[in-house]
Amino acid sequence: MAQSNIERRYQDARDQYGELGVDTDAALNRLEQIAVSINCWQADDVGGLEGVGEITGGGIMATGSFPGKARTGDEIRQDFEFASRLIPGTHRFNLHAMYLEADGVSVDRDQIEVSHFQNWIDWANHLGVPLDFNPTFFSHPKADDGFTLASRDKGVRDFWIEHGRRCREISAAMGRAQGGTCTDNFWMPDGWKDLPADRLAHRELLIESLDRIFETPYAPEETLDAVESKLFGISSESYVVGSHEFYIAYAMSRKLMLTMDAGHYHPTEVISEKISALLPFFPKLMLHVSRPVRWDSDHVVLFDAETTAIMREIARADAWNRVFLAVDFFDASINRISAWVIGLRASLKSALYALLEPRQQIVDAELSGRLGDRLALQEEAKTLPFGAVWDMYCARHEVPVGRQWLDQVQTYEHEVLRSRS
Ligand code: RNT
Ligand code: ZN
Repeated sequence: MAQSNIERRYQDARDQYGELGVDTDAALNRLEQIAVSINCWQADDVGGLEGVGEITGGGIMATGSFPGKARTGDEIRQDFEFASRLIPGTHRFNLHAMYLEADGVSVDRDQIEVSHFQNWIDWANHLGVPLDFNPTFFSHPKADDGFTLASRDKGVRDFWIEHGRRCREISAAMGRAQGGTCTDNFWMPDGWKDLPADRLAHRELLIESLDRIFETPYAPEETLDAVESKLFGISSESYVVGSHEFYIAYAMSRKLMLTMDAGHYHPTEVISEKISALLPFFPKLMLHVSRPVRWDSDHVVLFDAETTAIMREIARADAWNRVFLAVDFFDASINRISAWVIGLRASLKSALYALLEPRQQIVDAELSGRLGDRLALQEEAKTLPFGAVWDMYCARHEVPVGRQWLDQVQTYEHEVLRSRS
């Protein structure tokens, strides 16, 4: 689309939004400051760089065999740099501990050190992209029976406690290196496929293990810890130790962040509704923006009802600085760069859409008891010329407008991805 066209459409949109009391320029400026943490694990189907190559255990699964998956740290970095040119704004990069680089030497999870992540730290620094971090409690022989920190085996627990402690140290080092906090998100798969005899025992073990991991204090400017709850996984259908209630209580009592993943609840339960329930109690929250299709399937995020509802709740509470946004999806059935670009553009579109809500008028209608007006305004807002504002955002960031980015991905697919065996 010609620049003049984009401008003209934007001016019209600005007027239309203006009639409903919405300042599109202010919304675009606000969007500038919203960073999403982009998951490294979409690049290689959660394979990691330890030589395992695919997820084992943990109850999560990447399906599909689209060619061209990244096989090395360099390939992940190359793919991310390319994808970044198609995503407006400056974002963050979310690394898992299994993406260590130890020069071909095998380093077990209880032995990892900052030096194994130096490539990532240097690269991120060079790009100006802050890192976030996650310990990896799956794809490991010591997680094969489905238990890690809540295992009845003390040796297994100790191993994973050491992993968790080291991850916090690494995360803090990343935070120092980038001059701003590196979040450290703890998710572990622990649970039973079938009916447990003792639900409480494992929960007590998990508390004990986590308390040991979190006993070392770190400055919040360096690292902030989060714990991620879950309802069920493959092989933990009947019971997950770290359920939502467990982690609300745990995170509250230990002053940690709570992570809510959009795919970790009952199918009709949504995290958008939970945000305002937790914000009064938690100074900071983390979200794993994902798209569950009938189960925790980790489909690529879309500009859909729930994603926009999540962003709307943050916008209404003006809590952008209190909610860390991370995406969590892994689809191996489509071009993985497309997955990133679709998911990130959709997340940002959803945020912009939320910022463009004619909030004041809707609130006024509610306060004056005109509930029909409240409903009507929410409906009218849906057909405002949102696309023109989004296109302007892309144009200002010099990333392709509309479907133009696809051509670039196709070229990259032919020139780079197809040559990877
Ligand atoms: C698993 C959790 C977790 C993982 C990543 C890879 O159900 O959602 O966040 O997806 O850590
Ligand atoms: Zn998640």
